[in-house]
Amino acid sequence: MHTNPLIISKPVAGIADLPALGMDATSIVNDFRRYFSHTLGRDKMCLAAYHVYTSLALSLRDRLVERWKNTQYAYEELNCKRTYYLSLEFLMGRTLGNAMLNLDVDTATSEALRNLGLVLEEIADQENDAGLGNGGLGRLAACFLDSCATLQLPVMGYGIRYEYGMFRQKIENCAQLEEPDHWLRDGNPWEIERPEHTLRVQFGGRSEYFHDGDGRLHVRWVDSSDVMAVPYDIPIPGYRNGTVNTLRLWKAAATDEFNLNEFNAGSYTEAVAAKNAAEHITMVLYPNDSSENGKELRLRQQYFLASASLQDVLRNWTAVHGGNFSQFADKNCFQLNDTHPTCAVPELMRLLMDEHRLTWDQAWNITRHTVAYTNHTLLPEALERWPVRMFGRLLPRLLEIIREINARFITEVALRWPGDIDRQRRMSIIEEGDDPQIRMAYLAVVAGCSVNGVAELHSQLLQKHLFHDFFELFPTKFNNKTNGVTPRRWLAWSNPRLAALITRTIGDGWITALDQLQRLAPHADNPAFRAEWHAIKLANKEDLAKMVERDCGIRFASGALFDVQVKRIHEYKRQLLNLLHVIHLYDRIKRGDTANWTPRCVLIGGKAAPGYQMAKRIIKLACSVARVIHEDPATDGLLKLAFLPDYRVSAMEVICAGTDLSEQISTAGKEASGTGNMKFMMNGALTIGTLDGANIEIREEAGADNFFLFGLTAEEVESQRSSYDPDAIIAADEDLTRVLRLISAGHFSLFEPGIFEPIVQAVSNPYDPWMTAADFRSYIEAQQRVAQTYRDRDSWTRMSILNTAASGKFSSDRTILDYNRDIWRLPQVPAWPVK
Ligand code: 26W
Repeated sequence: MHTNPLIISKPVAGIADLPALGMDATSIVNDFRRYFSHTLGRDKMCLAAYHVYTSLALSLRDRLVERWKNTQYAYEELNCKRTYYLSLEFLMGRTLGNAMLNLDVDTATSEALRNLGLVLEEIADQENDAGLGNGGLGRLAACFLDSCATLQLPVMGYGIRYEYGMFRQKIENCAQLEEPDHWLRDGNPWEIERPEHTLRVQFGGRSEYFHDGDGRLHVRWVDSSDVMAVPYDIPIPGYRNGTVNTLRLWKAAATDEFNLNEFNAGSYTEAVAAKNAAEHITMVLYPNDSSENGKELRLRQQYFLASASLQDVLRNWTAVHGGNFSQFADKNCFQLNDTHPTCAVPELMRLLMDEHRLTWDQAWNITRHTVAYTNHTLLPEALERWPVRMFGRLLPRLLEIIREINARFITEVALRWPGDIDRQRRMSIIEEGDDPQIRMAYLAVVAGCSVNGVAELHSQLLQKHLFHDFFELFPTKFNNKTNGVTPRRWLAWSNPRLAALITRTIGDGWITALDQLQRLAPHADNPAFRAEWHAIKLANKEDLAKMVERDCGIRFASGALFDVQVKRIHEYKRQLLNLLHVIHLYDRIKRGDTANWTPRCVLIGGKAAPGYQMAKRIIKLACSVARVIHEDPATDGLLKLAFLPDYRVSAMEVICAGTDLSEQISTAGKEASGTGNMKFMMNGALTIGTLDGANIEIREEAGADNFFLFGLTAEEVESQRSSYDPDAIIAADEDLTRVLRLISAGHFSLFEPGIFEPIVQAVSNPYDPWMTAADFRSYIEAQQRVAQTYRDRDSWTRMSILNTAASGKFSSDRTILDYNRDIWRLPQVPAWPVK
């Protein structure tokens, strides 16, 4: 056993014994002053807002740390099973408000600060979003951590501490510009670096086979170039329950070896450059939410996360159990957030066999009982494959293990379906061909004890199509876990006005038992309650309008219908269909067809992957249409469109509270679940949507009368594809013809003629995968029903209340309880009390 020079071997009595910190506003603000004045060394003349924020964050972090330790002591004492959520993305957003809310110090602290002449909202605005994710998958991981802590489950997140998160989006001349997001520049008060727990991760090199004293054959990985993994821990507080769980993020650092080797060989600069290459691994988040195939650095990131996290878990295991792994599978579960961390499968095998001397069968038994896989997409371009050659160069030992897993698996397939060579080829983890590829999803399905989709429809489609062969072989592995979002951030924190009304009406139990919102339903028929509900929505819309005016220079009138679509820009999500509707409304205004008009303000926001040309063109169209409408006085008081730059978690906190209509209009069968749809519903927005992803379950819960449905079903999409004739649809639809003609004629691109032609072509292409023209008429009609309903304030408000009341299912607490019941089986563990 090595001794770690960074760790003092004996406990030092009393070194960390301190009296409990006060949770009253005075104690917190006193600490805040000490951090500001002494730790950060500022004074009353030197009031950089960021230091004010940092001081408050550090004061709150102290309170979190007390509870953090007591949570970990409780877990250690019980020695219970734990789950590790492995994810390349954790889209945490801001932490300050969430910490105050969950510690129950928000109101008091806000007041005490005001007495100092400081405004909490302004301080909170200093915090950079932790944008360590692309979209739904990363934000889901963040909501799950909140729910696990709130439910007091021993779950830890493992991820990467990217130096640069999701790029910042600027709009210039109607086009997206990407700027680096150096979110750590001014420091991150929420993280604690733990260099004493640094681990080594190997790359390259080769396998060496040797026999031990007993004649047993073993493998070691030699001649590798290594990188150090340094952990940074972030506290994850539960809601007012004393529990604080951990998110551990790894940063890559160079080994010390370069000092000895290259430096002594005289190539000092090359040595320092090599140090740089090591640190590049965690430099930047890949900003692509669908395809990132073949990028070696991305594979390095994935293996780096998997290896560091598993070594960390195994180190803690052997510290308690030594080399005895008989209980390991009963005490540990690794949940893979999509295939991105699937290197964990062969890496766990390698560590158990090569480092801990287990046999293949012992290691395989542990692996297939501890790994579980969640799929988040059906889009073929998003399914990860790695070229065997690259994989073998970078991770030679892992490739050997994957080949062995595959050989044994194909034998199993052959036994089940004798002679069915085509099936063996179809199901092989390694896709043969000129350039053989590893199919990471198949590896995850073969090794995993559970495979789940993220909404009922999505899970069904996985069994029917993508994993059909595997479903026949392993029917019991497959299950559904419909997504959810945390009601702490997405209602209690982001919509304090509505939260207060709800609590006045039904008590505050809903915050941790969201089904209780159902008790609001009877109040939907109470005119006084409706009036309050409406007034709150109006105030939230004013807040949103302020943000839109600040960031887009466009004034939204709060009496209009606020119609919002915010999410990544992708063809399948059909922001284009939304724009076709907006242009249709504009066309009606220009024709004078404005009788019984419902004023409408449309907001679109989202980032396009930097290399996704069509998505960028859609942004350009959105901004161009917005400008034409803005500059045309004929639209005054009737129609506005704004494209909000840099859509991110903290923007959604304002947006979801102030939205009337939530656009969930993907081509049926393409959106795995959606989670923005749930945030909007909780905040009383009505949904216009297709029968896709979780929309189906949202409509089931809200009732068909309280949902604006349109479009083909997933089945219809597939059955109509072969005979799809968009030109015939366009010719038969005068409105659609006019809309496309306006675009083609250059009405929105006077100075860049022809730039939107590819968009028009895409709509009239018979192979358009998203079948936009097919759903146009049905969408326009649904929008007319929306407009008409909105004109009747009472019935709109009633539907709004009923939507919030029916949103209980979409709490991530429910989702996590489902994961725990069916997959993890963890006990609830109360934290030790802070004395
Ligand atoms: C290869 C890189 C990569 C990165 C991200 C491939 C695929 C992805 C995912 C498709 C990203 C994602 O965010 N998926 C979304 O996951 C959400 C949470 O389950 C769902 O609600 C969304 O429907 C799904 O698109």
